[in-house]
Amino acid sequence: MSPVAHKPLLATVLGQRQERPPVWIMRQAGRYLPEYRETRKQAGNFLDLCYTPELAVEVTLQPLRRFDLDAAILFSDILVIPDALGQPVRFETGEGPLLEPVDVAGIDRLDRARAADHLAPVIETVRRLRATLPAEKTLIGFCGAPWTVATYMLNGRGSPDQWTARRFALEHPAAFERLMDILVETSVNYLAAQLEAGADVVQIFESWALNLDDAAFARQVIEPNRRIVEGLRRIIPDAPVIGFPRGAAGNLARFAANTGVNALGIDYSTPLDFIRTHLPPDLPVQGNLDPLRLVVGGEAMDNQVRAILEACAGRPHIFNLGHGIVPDTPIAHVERLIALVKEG
Ligand code: 1CP
Repeated sequence: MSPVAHKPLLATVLGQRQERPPVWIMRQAGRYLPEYRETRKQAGNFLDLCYTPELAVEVTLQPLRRFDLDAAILFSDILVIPDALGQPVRFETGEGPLLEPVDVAGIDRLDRARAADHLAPVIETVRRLRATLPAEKTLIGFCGAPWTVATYMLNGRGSPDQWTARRFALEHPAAFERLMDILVETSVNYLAAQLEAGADVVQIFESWALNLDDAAFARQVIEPNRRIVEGLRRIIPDAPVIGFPRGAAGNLARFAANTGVNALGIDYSTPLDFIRTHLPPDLPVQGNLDPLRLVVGGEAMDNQVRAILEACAGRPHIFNLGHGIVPDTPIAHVERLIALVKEG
């Protein structure tokens, strides 16, 4: 058997439909697991957990010890990139990420030369994971897409409408393009290093692909994602990439057609019928259960899981949530979900 045949999830990203869809869970390591909360206490702050290979390997593997998942996803965060560029990121309990926002002058102070050294512990985590994981498990590396990362860099924290960054992109077009250039280049090098260290596939998280008009979507979402895929394939010609433009809605097909990603992550607000009618039948898709259905369980979950399986049955499909798992998810519901996907 070829190496691809050993890894159902990687094979699906590469376009080979499986009898039962492989499955992983977005943000599968994390606060809904008691063993994660335990390890997190040992680490001190959250980024120390990301930068300590021994602990990052441990939390990456925790969900695979409990559940029959087809992939491990590197434990890190999309905001290690600004941190690596010299814009320190901190996580206060219950607050999410906090950064000192960058302005035009701050963008010019970002230091791309220090990024690779700063991120070396994350690459070491990938190397150790590859050495530990069984051959049939796909190892997923990742980064945030430049626009999504920029929304945090420019606003200093998450925001429901990305107002600060959207306004900055319009008012300071040249500085905004410099920021995109820095993030594209740093992300290409970071993803290439992850693949070289043993990741099988990489996912680009574009969590804030919403609230953008036609021209802004082209400039802020499609173009930087396209440039990352292109840049990555200049280093690793067949690099397998999953794109995840959350909230892209009517722009989803355009994103798939113009960025060069192998597979498309679908958020839970995308109608199943849209997948059938608007996306090429051979395009691998990943998704798209509402994480809230996993919290509630029962029929609210089972019926929609079956509907998703049926809607995607004819194409390469990776089962996943349509956004990240939330902390109060019961573990028994995760077990049930995986049994349902694997056995019907
Ligand atoms: O308190 C804690 O323990 C920190 C919680 C936490 C965790 C477990 C954060 C803070 N990040 C992570 C890990 C993480 N983040 C992973 C690897 C874990 C896994 O999947 O198993 C991944 C892939 C991410 C990706 C990530 N971070 C995204 C993209 C996916 C998405 O949810 O849209 C985003 C937007 C972030 C930023 C971030 N980091 C952490 C939080 C709470 C947030 C979201 C902030 C916001 O809502 O704006």
